[in-house]
Amino acid sequence: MKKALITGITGQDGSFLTEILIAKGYEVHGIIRRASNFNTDRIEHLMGNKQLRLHHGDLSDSANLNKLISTIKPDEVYNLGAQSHVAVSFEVPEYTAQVDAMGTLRILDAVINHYPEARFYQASTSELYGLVQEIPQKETTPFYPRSPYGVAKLYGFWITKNFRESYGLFACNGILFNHESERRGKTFVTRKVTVGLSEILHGIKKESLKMGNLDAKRDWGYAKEYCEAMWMMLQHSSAEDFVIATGRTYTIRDFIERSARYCDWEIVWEGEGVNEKGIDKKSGRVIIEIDPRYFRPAEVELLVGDASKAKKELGWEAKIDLDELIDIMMKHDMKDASYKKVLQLSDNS
Ligand code: NAP
Ligand code: G4F
Repeated sequence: MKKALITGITGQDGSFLTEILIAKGYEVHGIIRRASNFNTDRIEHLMGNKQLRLHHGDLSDSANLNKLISTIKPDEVYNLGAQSHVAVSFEVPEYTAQVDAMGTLRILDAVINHYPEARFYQASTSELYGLVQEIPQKETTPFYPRSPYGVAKLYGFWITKNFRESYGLFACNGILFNHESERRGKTFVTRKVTVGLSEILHGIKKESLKMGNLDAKRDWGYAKEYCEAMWMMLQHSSAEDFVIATGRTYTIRDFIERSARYCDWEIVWEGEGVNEKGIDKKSGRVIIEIDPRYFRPAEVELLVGDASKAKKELGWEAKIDLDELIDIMMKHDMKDASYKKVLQLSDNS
């Protein structure tokens, strides 16, 4: 039985990847962080599965990483653990560098010292392109990161490539563009919108949803499909870097308008800058307002990826489009909001 080790197993991608690998017959080892409360919600449904083993650990702890690699001897290592929030990285830049940059070095070092036969996947990101130098972005597009997160991930990208070139490690960077799902963290823009609109519709959230820059453009895909691509990279005949994207880009404003249709709202925009408001045309209700707190010191205005290398060499391409993605997320979050409403009503009765 093949063995895989996943850092960041409790995250959005970690949970999907675990399901994929278990279905393929792997023994999956995952590193979880000790927290004062449960942080395993996304893999709760897999607890008790004989193919799943969890270990405490942290990307800031090389002793722990060395011990895990030397005892597990995993055939494949997926380094998904990260401080993954771009806006937060401006508040905790040093910590972000410790985990996202140095953490990558620590785990690579543990692999090369204790089990260099392992194949290694690094969760690289379209944030590397930042102030984009080419449209669409592909594997050869120069990088220009725009946040402490992007800069830390740039180190992660290059140190992965360096271990491949220096020591012959089978190490790949997946340059994944934004990918979302019903398991996406609720402070990322898509999930903030799908949860926020669902809660406003059900009367759980009374006030409008406060947003930042509505004009940024993102290439959004469905996380589960992107996790399949991670596995495909490690099965390829040679270790290479791949862009994973849909090739289509939309503004945050588009995402809000499309999601609002689930609530039977047609959003019209009034006002400008921080005074802009998204209003439901029929009822006149203000659904969206701008809060400058959500603006970033430096913004990534446009991302759109060209995944033709992944299609040609891996046979991977995105199948779920933006409306299908919104359908998955809105259905999930509307159901959640209606449960919450029922609980609220029964609490009050
Ligand atoms: P996520 O939901 O935020 O999950 C991040 C995971 O990293 C969580 O399991 C978290 O643990 C863990 N983690 C955080 N700090 C850690 C530390 N010090 N040591 C060990 N683990 C730590 O992120 P995601 O969306 O699944 O993304 C997975 C990876 O892909 C990340 O590296 C992210 O930067 C990268 N990426 C994501 C996207 C995207 O659009 N989703 C695109 C490109 C690249 P807790 O659960 O305990 O917090
Ligand atoms: O959803 P976001 O926070 O994702 P962002 O910054 O693109 O980063 C995500 O994707 C990267 C891949 O490109 C990953 F590497 C990274 O780990 C993460 O998963 O923000 C998307 C856009 C930004 O332009 C932001 O300024 O949405 C804009 N935005 C507007 N209002 C907002 C908000 N973002 C958030 N989080 N919250 C808002 O209220």
